[in-house]
Amino acid sequence: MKMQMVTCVAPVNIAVIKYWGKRDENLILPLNSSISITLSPTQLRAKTTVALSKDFEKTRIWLNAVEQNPDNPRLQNIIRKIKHRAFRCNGEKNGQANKEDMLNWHLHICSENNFPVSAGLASSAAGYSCLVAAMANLFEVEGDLSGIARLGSGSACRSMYGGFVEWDLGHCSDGSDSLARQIAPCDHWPELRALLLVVSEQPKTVSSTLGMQNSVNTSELLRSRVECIVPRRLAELRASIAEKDFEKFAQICMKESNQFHAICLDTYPPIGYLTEVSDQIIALVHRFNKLCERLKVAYTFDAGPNACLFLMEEDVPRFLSLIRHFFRPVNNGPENFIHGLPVDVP
Ligand code: 2P0
Repeated sequence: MKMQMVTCVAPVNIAVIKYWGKRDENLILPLNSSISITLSPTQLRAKTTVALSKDFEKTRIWLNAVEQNPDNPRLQNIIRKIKHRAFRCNGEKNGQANKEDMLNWHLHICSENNFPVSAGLASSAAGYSCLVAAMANLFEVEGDLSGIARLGSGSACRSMYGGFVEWDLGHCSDGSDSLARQIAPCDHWPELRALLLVVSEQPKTVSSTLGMQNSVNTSELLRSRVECIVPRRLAELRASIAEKDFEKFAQICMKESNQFHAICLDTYPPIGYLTEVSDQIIALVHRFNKLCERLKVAYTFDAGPNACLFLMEEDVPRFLSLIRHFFRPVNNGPENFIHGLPVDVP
């Protein structure tokens, strides 16, 4: 069987200014812009292989070895968009098959994560960005791909770039300007470290997609956040990154996380993503910062109980020893935390 095949790896990204709420569910257009940090793909990553053959009878997809329904509209949107872009730059491929023929062939997609899915660790961001990168490679599509990754999962558009990334909400109704861009490369702030504390590997009880729909429909706090708070915080966070001002960065980061979870509680019925252990981590960070008489560590929590801590490299050993003291790994298993250096996507 003749087959074209591409494998790609993509990293997760951790939002500092959170995306929570859409103005368009189909095009996945957010209510506010967001800023994230892309982590190293050597640690948490999705790996996707896409194969194309005229002998495949239908399109099939496997996620962590379990076959999924290929009729998922988000997946179909991505396939359609990539093929559309490929068609626009139509040409000969490998001197054999015409690209136009290839566009009618079926795909086999195989994706795996090396970390728990649906546990608030940005698995869909890594998964969809990886799929888009692999498909673009296969069909020789070039240029910005964040708008296509966004159609898989909003946060996926930010994983298309390394370092510090902003997803602009955009203003066009067709979503053409709702794209991600790098605002600083990872080597801009090489001392910055991310420490992930895995509190639970259980899938979340309320998906992000459903949770944010409910927040948009019921939370009054969300409206004032989007209109009054996020624009100011975006500007402040950009400045803190440009100046490498960790204390400023840390304060915005923690306040953002707290406000996001306040909105989840303001949603009706309320959504509680944090657990007692999450609260203990928050308390420990504040006590450590108070002891140091300055902000040395910042936490942020996404749609799950797992913590992402940001700190300077020089403070990692001291803070890790505190974590090891207060939070013992379950069942004497491997330590449930990983520290990573944000690096560029290769
Ligand atoms: C973020 N989260 O900015 C925020 C913070 C979770 C909390 O983006 O519906 O999986 O697929 O666009 O991208 C999670 O939302 O949701 C998310 P969809 P997505 O990272």
